[in-house]
Amino acid sequence: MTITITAFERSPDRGRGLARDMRVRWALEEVGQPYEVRLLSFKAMKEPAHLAIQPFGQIPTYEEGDLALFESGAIVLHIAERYAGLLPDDANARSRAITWMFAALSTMEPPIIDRAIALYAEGDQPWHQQRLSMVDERIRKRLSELSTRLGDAAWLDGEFSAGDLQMVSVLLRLKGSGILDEYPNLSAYVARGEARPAYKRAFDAQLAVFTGASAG
Ligand SMILES: N[C@@H](CCC(=O)N[C@@H](CS)C(=O)NCC(=O)O)C(=O)O
Repeated sequence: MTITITAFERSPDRGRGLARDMRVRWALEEVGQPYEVRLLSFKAMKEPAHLAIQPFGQIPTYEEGDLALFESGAIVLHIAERYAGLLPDDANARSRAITWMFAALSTMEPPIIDRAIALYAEGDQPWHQQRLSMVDERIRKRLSELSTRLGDAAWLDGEFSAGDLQMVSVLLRLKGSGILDEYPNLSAYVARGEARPAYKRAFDAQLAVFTGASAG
């Protein structure tokens, strides 16, 4: 059955792989499932046809036969449950891997997203620097805790899993901030994720959309 996902026609991150379709592409590459991409303009994302699938008018979405999903976390979990390669066979290990997916999205990501918002939407506010410092401290606290837990392990719980895919994706947003470099084991962890062939294929595919769009 054909899998179709949605992505930005022209990504605001200019192909840096930070838009959330990247997580879905990466998951599909890890499990070896081909997929098609429907590119959407910002206007099309807010129109009824897309809102019927994604009530918040965002990307990504996932369609497979009569199944239509939104929320990248739910999509990656669906892929991981349906196809082999992203979750361990052992039931307890599976649950722990899923726990790491949630930890990435609900414990690590919120302050990291706050930082992005502070930078692109609040730069002209008189309290901008103060807020940024506070957000950065909250991020450092979480990174420090995660760094302690990861230690010198390659991945968060045994083999690479969907939990690592989400965690690396979330941490990648800090690239270029300098903050991640304060935690060498986390920097190495992110680099291990980026070095995976499936990550590279996904990254190249989303970049091709941007460079293709730029050329046109
Ligand atoms: N929690 C959602 C967030 C989706 C999201 O924020 N998508 C962004 C791109 S990464 C988007 O579509 N932004 C455009 C907009 O909100 O208008 C998910 O994980 O799928």
